[in-house]
Amino acid sequence: MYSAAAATSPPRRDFISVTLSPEEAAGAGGYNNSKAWRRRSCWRKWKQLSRLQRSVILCLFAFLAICGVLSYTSVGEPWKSLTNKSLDDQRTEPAIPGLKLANPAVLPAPQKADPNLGDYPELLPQKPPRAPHGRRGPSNLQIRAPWRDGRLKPQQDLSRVGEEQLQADKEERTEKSVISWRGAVIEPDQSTEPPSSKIKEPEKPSSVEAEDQKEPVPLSRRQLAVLQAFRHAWRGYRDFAWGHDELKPLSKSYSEWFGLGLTLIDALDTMWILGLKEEFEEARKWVANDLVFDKNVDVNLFESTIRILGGLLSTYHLSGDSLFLEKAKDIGNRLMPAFRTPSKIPYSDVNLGRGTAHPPRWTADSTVAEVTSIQLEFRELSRLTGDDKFQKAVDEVMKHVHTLSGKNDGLVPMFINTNSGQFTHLGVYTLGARADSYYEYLLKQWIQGGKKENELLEDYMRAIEGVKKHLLQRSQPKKLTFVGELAHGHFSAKMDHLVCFLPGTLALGAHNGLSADHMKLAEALIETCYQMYAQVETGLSPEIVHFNLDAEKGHKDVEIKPADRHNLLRPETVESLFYMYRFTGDRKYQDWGWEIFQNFNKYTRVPTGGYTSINNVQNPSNPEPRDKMESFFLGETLKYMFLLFSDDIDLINLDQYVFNTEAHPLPIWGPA
Ligand code: DMJ
Repeated sequence: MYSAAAATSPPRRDFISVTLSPEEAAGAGGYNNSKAWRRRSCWRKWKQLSRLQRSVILCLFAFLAICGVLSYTSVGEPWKSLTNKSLDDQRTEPAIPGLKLANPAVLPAPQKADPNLGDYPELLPQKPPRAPHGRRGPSNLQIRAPWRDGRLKPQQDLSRVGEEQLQADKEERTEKSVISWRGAVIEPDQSTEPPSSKIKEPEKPSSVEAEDQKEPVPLSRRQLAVLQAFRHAWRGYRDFAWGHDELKPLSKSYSEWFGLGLTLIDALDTMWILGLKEEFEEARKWVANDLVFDKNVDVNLFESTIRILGGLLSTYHLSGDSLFLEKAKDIGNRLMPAFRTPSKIPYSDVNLGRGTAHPPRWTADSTVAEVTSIQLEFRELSRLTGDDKFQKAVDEVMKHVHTLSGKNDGLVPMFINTNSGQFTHLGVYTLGARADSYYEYLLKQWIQGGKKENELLEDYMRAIEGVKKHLLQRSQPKKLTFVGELAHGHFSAKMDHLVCFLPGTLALGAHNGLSADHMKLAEALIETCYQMYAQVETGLSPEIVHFNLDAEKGHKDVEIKPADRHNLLRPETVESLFYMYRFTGDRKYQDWGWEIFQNFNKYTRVPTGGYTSINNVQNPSNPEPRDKMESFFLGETLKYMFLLFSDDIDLINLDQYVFNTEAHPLPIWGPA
């Protein structure tokens, strides 16, 4: 208690008497701050204290020291995370000055590539934002990637929580009906309504809903080599073909197809994924200032949809930059006249500026693959804009094709008439050119829409059975399983390189709960696709091979006709290798991809910049460069290479994104 007496009496003080030596007395008059003097004077003062005083001071120091240790341990952690957070904040600065990222807190800007790639600096790839719908994966997986401990990342521990939730969801759903299709048991969604009817509000890009962002995973040496290849290809395009459709790397010029900067647009999301910030920024400026669709130019509906519309949509999702959505809307609207046909099966060509559409000059037919492989993009455009006209147009095509006669156990002919809406040139079945991506988009639309559209799944499952029944054979001597063609009942052992999309698609289906047989078939087919490279002199596949069916006839399974021995830098085999590695974790797929990559570097790299298609994969001393770099080399081939060499399943997570047929990732839709 504070008493009045205490308040008035002077405070008690301890006095220390100090006797100064003559030198010290002298020093007191002037300023002596030498270390020796200070040390001596402190020690003397300490000695002059009473034992009690010294004990009190020592206790005080001991107490302060203990407090210090305790407070460090409790304050240290938050401090550490605070420090990390500020580093993260720096990393999430918008890639483009003035560009507003939808969610800068979770969306890292592209990494700046080190100009000195020969040193293999530690670069970090771009991570796309988290699941657009907040899920980590589908609930009905039968085949999961057997990731080893070392490959699991800390964040994946959280998936246990998710697994429990998924298990609970699964149990709840077993009450509901189950679709079974010849051995495949697929859990349908609660709703059988097609997603089109749910379009009301425009959707935000997936990045807007992104939440947590994992620590970036350092690039592997192989990824760095791909990065270097991309930059080399880009340098050629930038120097000699900037803003044009395709680079002609030998003549250091360009070719024009649509006059819309095809390579630049096709490569945008690859640059984002590879973390090439400067290149991305420069390309973005071109899109902002120079990309104009209001032009009197005829474009192919399919090609411009998968490359331009698909490229713009995926770049919008990855970057969150609304510029890309605006451009996507513009071209989407300009492509719509293609659907004004008597049958609603779209024409092959559209004039973007005039708003007119027409079939090729020589026929009223469209290609089946073309009219059935624009759906992922148009459906996504509807979801993003809230305008269902895009989705309605393409859904109508799928519904119509679903009902058509002329199929052979789910296999479709290659042409469809835009007047009658009927298949034409009946009796010829292939999984190569003109039909290939029909099969791919059946599965991928089903996945995109949340696995609710049963007709798509039925058509896909039936078609794969058709492939097994009519098109599968084994070659000699290696007994490679391949997909041939059927023409009016005659089997041909011909297989396009394009067919090599199939192992990847089959694996994707198996990953999404379809029959485990599909995975077996995928494994057999990817081996064949690899052999289409390995058995050739340059280690690069030709455009088309014929398989040897005769045990007596030679030692090679793969035969190549003179007209088919070109290589256009196509992606299908590396695309499938990527899926196979993602879903199995078997490193042989990476090794095969690495061999192929090295052969591209050996035979198609043009020293002054860019890569070129070649005419002769059988002549290593002169592969006959064609002087053309296709846009899909940057849009697809190098992107899939980069992803194949990554151990990070969240670098375009396949439970969150579905790739269009030009390798542009689009989000898998979540519940409405
Ligand atoms: C690309 O444009 C697409 O992958 C398409 O589906 C097939 N052709 C090329 C690549 O080979």
